Amino acid sequence: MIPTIAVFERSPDRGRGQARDMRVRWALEEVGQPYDVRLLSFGQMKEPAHLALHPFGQIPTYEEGDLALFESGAIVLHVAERHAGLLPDDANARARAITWMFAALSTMEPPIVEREMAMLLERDEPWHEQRLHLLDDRVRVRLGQLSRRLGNGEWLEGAFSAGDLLMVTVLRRLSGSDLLGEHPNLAAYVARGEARPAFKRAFEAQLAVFTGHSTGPS
Ligand code: GTB
Repeated sequence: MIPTIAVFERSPDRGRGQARDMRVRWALEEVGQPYDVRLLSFGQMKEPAHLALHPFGQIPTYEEGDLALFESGAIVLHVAERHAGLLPDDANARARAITWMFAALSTMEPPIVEREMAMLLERDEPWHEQRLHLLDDRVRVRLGQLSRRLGNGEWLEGAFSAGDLLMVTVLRRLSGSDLLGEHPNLAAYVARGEARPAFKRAFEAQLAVFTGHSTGPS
């Protein structure tokens, strides 16, 4: 059965792959699962039909037969559990890869998103610069810790996993800042993720929604 994901009809990032459907598309591409896409306007996201799928009126959602999911992390985990390629077979290694999925979403992403929101919404406030320093430093703490753990490794736990997939999508949100560049191993880690053919296919597909150019079935 071909799943359907709901995505922005017109992403505010103009197709730079920052919206959270990117991680779901990338996971589906990694495991070779074709998918359909339903495009939603901001208005449609708040209508009852979509709220029945997503209580918070957001994207992405994932529908597959009787199953409807929301939360990008839960969707990526579902895809990774149903297909080979994104989680190791060994039970302990699998648990560690899932730990990195949570680390990406609940330890790394919150300070990065808080900084992003400050850049978007608080630029004109008289205290913006002062607060930005504070938010930068919070992000720096986490990047330093992650950088030390990654060291010279290619991926976080041996082979590429759903943990790396989510971590790379989270770190990419820093692309407009210099923070990632302070850790060449993390910048190289993100570049390795972006160089994966599945990432490129996912990126092109979400960009095509913005530019209006179809890239054909995924
Ligand atoms: N925890 C949820 C998940 O992981 O799925 C969060 C989902 C979420 O925040 N969805 C956003 C959304 O639907 C889109 S991705 N927002 C509309 C709303 O809440 O009304 C967040 C996002 C949006 C745009 C950019 N950008 O333009 O750079 C980046 C990230």
